[in-house]
Amino acid sequence: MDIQILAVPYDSGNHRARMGAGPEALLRAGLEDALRHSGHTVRTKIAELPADAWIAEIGTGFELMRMLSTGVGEAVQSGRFPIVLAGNCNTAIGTLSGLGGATGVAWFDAHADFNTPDTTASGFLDGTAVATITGRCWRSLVTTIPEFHVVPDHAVCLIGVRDIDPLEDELLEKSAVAVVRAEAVRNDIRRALAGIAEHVDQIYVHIDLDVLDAAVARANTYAVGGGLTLDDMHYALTEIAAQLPISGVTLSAYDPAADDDGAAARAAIELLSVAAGLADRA
Ligand SMILES: [Mn+2]
Repeated sequence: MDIQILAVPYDSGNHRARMGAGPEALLRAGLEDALRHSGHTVRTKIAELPADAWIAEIGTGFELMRMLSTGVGEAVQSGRFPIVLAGNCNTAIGTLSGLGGATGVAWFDAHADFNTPDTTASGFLDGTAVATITGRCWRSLVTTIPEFHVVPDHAVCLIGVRDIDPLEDELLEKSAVAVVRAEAVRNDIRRALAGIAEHVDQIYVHIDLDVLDAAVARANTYAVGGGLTLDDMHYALTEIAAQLPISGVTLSAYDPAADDDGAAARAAIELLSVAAGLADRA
């Protein structure tokens, strides 16, 4: 399979800071070679803002989404499978726009990313990603992203979620987004995906690396216990691919500074190799 890697080395608009250092750290750790070793061809593009760009968390975040929508769209047009390496999960808004079509979302994350500007306690734009995708916030800014369209709740599944803010939880409870709790992955994922498959014809796989249990790998400073093992991830990805073709994948929120023993980088490379292999078989 021809793979286009799109690296977005930013965290909250800050170049190579914190989780913004993750994309290039994964490239240095051998991601491209691992994919080539599995028989894929790989090209890599690194998103860069102009050196003198004014950084505003929200504005810069959306600028990166616009770039990604275009970059992912070009990859799809050229028949290449897009793999996005991102500092922040909100890049998914751009990636989904570029993928186009009736695309469902399998969102692996310890967090729900379902805050809106009115519910967030942290002010972290990243935590509004799924709320934005489903049309709950940033309704003017999303219109600046080429090909953006709202994804209906019933086409979205949160997997491995376990760290949810109180107001965010209220929103999620009222929504029709499917939630597969970390401890229930093997019981619940098939049914959740079957529900999504009724409405879409392909699926985007979003992996916030902190979906992994912190004891398995410490992906970032937000990592918490009670998460998925690598075996759980294999199981879940295989179940997803059995029901819908995977049209693109993101590995997000890897902070090399939190990854003392390199386990998170190894896990990220393994998961992307598995996802690419499953996408290739479709
Ligand atoms: Mn996230």
